[in-house]
Amino acid sequence: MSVTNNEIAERLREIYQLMQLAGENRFRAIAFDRAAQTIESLNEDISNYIENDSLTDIKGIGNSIAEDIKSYAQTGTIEVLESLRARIPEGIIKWLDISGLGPKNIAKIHKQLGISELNELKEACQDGRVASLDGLGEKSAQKILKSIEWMEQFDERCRLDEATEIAEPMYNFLKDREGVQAIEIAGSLRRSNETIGDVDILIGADEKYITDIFDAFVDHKLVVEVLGRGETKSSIRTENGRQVDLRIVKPEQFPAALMYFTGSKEHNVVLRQRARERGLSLNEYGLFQLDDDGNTDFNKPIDYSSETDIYEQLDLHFVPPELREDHGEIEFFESHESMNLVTDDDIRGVLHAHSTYSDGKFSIREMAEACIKRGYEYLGMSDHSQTAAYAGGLTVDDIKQQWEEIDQLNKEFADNEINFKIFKGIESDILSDGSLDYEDDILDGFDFVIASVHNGLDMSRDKMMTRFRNAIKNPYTDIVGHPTGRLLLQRDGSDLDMNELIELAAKHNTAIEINANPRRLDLDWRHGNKAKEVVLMSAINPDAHSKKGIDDISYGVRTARKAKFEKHRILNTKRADELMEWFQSHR
Ligand code: DGT
Ligand code: CA
Ligand code: CA
Ligand code: ZN
Repeated sequence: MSVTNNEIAERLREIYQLMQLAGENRFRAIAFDRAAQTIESLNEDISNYIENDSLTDIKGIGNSIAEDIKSYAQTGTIEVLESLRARIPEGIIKWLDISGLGPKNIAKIHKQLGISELNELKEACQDGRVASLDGLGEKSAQKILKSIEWMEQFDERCRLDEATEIAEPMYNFLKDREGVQAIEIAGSLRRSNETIGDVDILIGADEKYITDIFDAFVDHKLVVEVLGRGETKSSIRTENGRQVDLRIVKPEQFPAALMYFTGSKEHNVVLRQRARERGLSLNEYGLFQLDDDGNTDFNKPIDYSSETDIYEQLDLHFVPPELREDHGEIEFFESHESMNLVTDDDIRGVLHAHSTYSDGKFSIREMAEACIKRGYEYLGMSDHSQTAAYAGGLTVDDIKQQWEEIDQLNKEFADNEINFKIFKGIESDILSDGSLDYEDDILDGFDFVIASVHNGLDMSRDKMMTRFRNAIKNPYTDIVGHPTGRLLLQRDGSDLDMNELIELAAKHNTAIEINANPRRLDLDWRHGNKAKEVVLMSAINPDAHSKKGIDDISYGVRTARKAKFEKHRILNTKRADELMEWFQSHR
């Protein structure tokens, strides 16, 4: 039986969760979570380790967990998992996702109230039963209730990375089916939205192939349920609960259908209106003349062979899918051929990365080598600062040691004629009054400073704005990190007037990052118009805590494009020497 890294990680994480709920030894439980994390960020296939019997070579995997993994690969089950599953009702695992509700209180509520479903918990919070329990109270009950409402609201969507991980294998599988002449991912995923409702795939194929393509689709190994099957559309649900819609149209309809199913609905509405104003009718089947009564004349199709052709008929240049939100793109592409949006190939280096000095998984050398392997020219290290003790923030002594290590590595690269540079940086906490986390003489020693808020995210808007204003004005701040602190589908960001902060940052020549971690994607693309207007600089930052984390840059590029960032407004498209100059220029 072949197993994937993610599959193993999921099982180990389930053991961790169930152990917490069973009140088992905390350290034993955490070992499973650590192992899960390690395996998720492993660069090699876990099955290689299983075959070579070398699982214990992986850091953090001892004999006992190695046995569990082997057992899973051989039998599809793990004994400790099965026994935990038998003891703990499945329903309360979901309760672990409720922020502010720990395993001890979950066990207490479950035992004393005899409930195990989410909706039962909700009721018990509303009718005072939770509040009456020892150590909980009305305030906790309200907090739990609010978190549940959040969870319910978000369950229907998933993150961009999660949708991509479903869509890509599906796409690759379908594109090789017989008769597939054209295929694209459409919908919000093609538009690179930060969260995705369902995945939409569109195929252009002759009618005689449709049955076979749909057969293959609903039989795909990711499919657990067929939600619907028709003449031109089938929908399925994948094992992780996501819906995928596949539509098949005639090859000549493909460009118009692609345009329609890419959306957004708002963008489509404007296009249809523009068509009418030109005596035309645009729909998912194509572009047609309007007859004298203003109805679509299906006997008079307008010729086109691409989306570009259709836009041209509407007196527009091609609009990149990311921008199709009716956020000013129509006006822009009436008169411009291109926005010169940043691309993956423009990115020359990596800013915002953590090492084992704070909460990263790899050494500075390992992170640097991972960057070199990916063709980047520099790495801006930015471990956490001293106040972030929970994340192993750096003391002044740590910093001096790190600087020495970076100097040595840079010398080594130079001596070996490797064109690579490590910048000395820090992700400094923005303290509650807006000051940075070290004295100026230390801040002065860094090549660059990222300033981020990590605590007190729910301060009042007024206080938070003062905090950010001070941080942005501080001459040592080069880049503001993940400005709102949101965690997509989990936690709302801080209450901020982003327009004001963007203006202020542009004025002080401080950049605001686009945090590329798909859980964040913060700065939000909706602030792109303001950022463009005031010529805000940004950096596409992976906030990498592991080598794999570096690859999140691609999600950041997609978000930056959606936020209308051109290459010249992205710091990490600069050469190392240009970037150093930029950092120095605005101190
Ligand atoms: P999602 O799935 O919620 O993340 O967002 P979308 O944009 O992928 O929405 P979805 O899957 O409902 O539909 C895909 C595209 O199909 C949508 O972006 C535009 C087009 N579309 C669907 N229904 C309508 C409609 O009623 N009117 C118009 N104009 N377009 C529609
Ligand atoms: Ca969709
Ligand atoms: Ca859909
Ligand atoms: Zn951070």
